[in-house]
This record gives sequence, structure tokens and C-alpha cells, in this order.
Amino acid sequence: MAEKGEDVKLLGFWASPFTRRVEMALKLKGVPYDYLEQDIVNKSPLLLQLNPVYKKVPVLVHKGKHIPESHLILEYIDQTWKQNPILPQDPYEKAMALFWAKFVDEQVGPVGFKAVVKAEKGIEVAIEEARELFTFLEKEVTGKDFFGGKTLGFLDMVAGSMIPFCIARSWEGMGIDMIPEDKFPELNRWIKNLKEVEIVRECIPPKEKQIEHMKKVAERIKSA
Ligand SMILES: N[C@@H](CCC(=O)N[C@@H](CS)C(=O)NCC(=O)O)C(=O)O
Repeated sequence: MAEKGEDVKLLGFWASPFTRRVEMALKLKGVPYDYLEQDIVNKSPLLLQLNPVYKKVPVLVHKGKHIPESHLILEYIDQTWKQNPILPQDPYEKAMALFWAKFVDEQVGPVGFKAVVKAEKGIEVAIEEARELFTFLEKEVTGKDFFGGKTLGFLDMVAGSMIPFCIARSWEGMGIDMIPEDKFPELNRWIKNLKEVEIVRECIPPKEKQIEHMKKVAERIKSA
């Protein structure tokens, strides 16, 4: 079990899905930690020192060792504190959880958010392209409470922090229902299940504040 004096620090940013998922994992494991909110525009010397390669949050610091990149941090947390496992024990299941997590961050994030905001081929095309990606996830979660099965796991943390509690809020700000219930009943059921998990609710940003934040991010993407 996690004990006092674990000496865990998390450098993060309140609206960052990459940070939110790490907080979910720490809370699920019951690991006490100090949270150090970062300015991701004017980066602190500490952030630059701990993540000199990418200069991004999150960074986890444990007993003086620092780990960047949210997927690696989640794996580190899972291997360091064994209670409430978040990655599947079965090697194939684990590989697939990592595969879909990569898909969420590398495809759903850029196509579902940046391409929709830019809408270079028109908004309808952008929405359709994003929805094509959701059909993969719809299939993956069919018949399960969570991607991880009966309980919240690695892929739920990655996809949950990114999709319903980050980019969906920007679509809502644009008046788009990107994951309508009639097209994606399983994903909608999963989102409802996520909202019932206390540690998820504790880790997600305040909705209105995030919608405002995502509008500003969208403006920056449009004018880039
Ligand atoms: N692949 C990274 C992505 C982290 C990331 O993009 N963090 C953003 C905040 S949401 C950041 O720090 N951005 C600062 C920058 O791009 O300079 C991870 O999984 O941790």
C-alpha cells in the first residue's frame, strides 16, 4: 500500500487531459502526492529542468526520479504501487490497451479536435472523419462497463481524460454533439459509467471553465 512519505510530486496543468489521467491513477492507487500547477506558456525552471526534451506536463517525480510522458507515468505508477491494477495482466490485453491509448492520443486528439476546429474540408467532413475514429472505440467498449472490463483501467483514464472531459467540451462550445447517443450508444454508456466513478469526478476540470479554455485553444489553432 502507499505510505506516508512516498515523496511523490506531480507537475501538471489543470486543463491538461495528460495530467488529469495521472491524477486519476494516483488517486485510484491511494498514493499521496504534492501537485505543482504549471504555467505551460511561461514554463518554470523546474519544468524545463525535469522535462528538457519535450518541456511538457505532466512530469511525475518519485524519490528524486522524474518521469515524463503520461503513458509511461501510468505504467510506472502501476508497477510501483501494485494495488488496484490499471493495466491488464495478460500480455495481449496489455498490448491492446497500449495500442488503443496511443490511438486516442495520436488520432482522436488531432483528428477529433484540431481538424474539426480547422475544418479545412468543411465542418461536415471533419465531423464524419472524427466519427469514423469513434466507431473503433464504440466496438472496443461494446458489452463492457469500462474499456478495462468491470473497473476503471489504463485506457479508461487515457480516453476518459481526452474525450468526454476535454475535447467533447470544445465541441459542445461549438454546438456540435460529436458522439450522439443513437450513433454511439456504447460510448455514451461508458461516459455515464465514468461519471459515476468518484475519483474520475474528483480529477476532471470544472466544465464551464474548461469550455472557455478550449475556446481559446481553438482560436489559437484557427489562427496558426
Ligand atoms: N505526449 C505527452 C503530451 C503532453 C502534453 O501535450 N502536454 C501539454 C499540456 S496539455 C503541454 O505541456 N504543452 C506545453 C507545450 O506544448 O509547450 C503526454 O502524454 O504526456
